[in-house]
Amino acid sequence: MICLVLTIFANIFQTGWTGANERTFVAVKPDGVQRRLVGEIIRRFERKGFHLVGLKLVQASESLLKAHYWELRDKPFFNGLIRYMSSGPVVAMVWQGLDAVKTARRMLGETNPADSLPGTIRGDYCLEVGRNVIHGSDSVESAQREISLWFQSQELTCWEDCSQHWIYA
Ligand code: RTP
Ligand code: MG
Repeated sequence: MICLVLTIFANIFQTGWTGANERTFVAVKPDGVQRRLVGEIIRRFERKGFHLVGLKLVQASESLLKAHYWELRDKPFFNGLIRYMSSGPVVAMVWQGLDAVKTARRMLGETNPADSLPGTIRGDYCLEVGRNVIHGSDSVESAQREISLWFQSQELTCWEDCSQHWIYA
């Protein structure tokens, strides 16, 4: 276990996924797609200043979803969560930027929309924890694990972002 944690940390520094290069995995869940929230959610990340590295519409397999939510496997809501996440396509994204993981989680709001402040995505667009429209990685290590679960490395695009000089001093 300690070895795994050390390897993940080593990878994060080796790949340079720190500082302005920090990456997070964000997914619009099936309810968000059905409710036509994809454009609004992408708009918020773009306007914040984050850099889009990967984007695709996916009907996730049960095995992918079980691996994604592996830490929650003993929770009573686990099977319902897998059914919810399999109920339609999700929009999987990788966003990059300074403090991407922490800032994305703040933009999402709390797990339970009832506890989420207005102005956050969950605070503005949903009511129940079982239909909370969006996922965001909860740590840099989770982000790296989730990005490699959902994306092949060739699906992540490096491109020159001409707005960067206006976003970073
Ligand atoms: P996520 O992983 O989807 O971004 O959500 P999160 O970190 O805010 O919350 P987490 O504890 O990882 O839970 C994952 C998802 O499981 C569903 N959930 N249902 N019925 C319940 O009490 C319950 N608790 C969690 C939610 O869809 C939550 O986002
Ligand atoms: Mg989570």
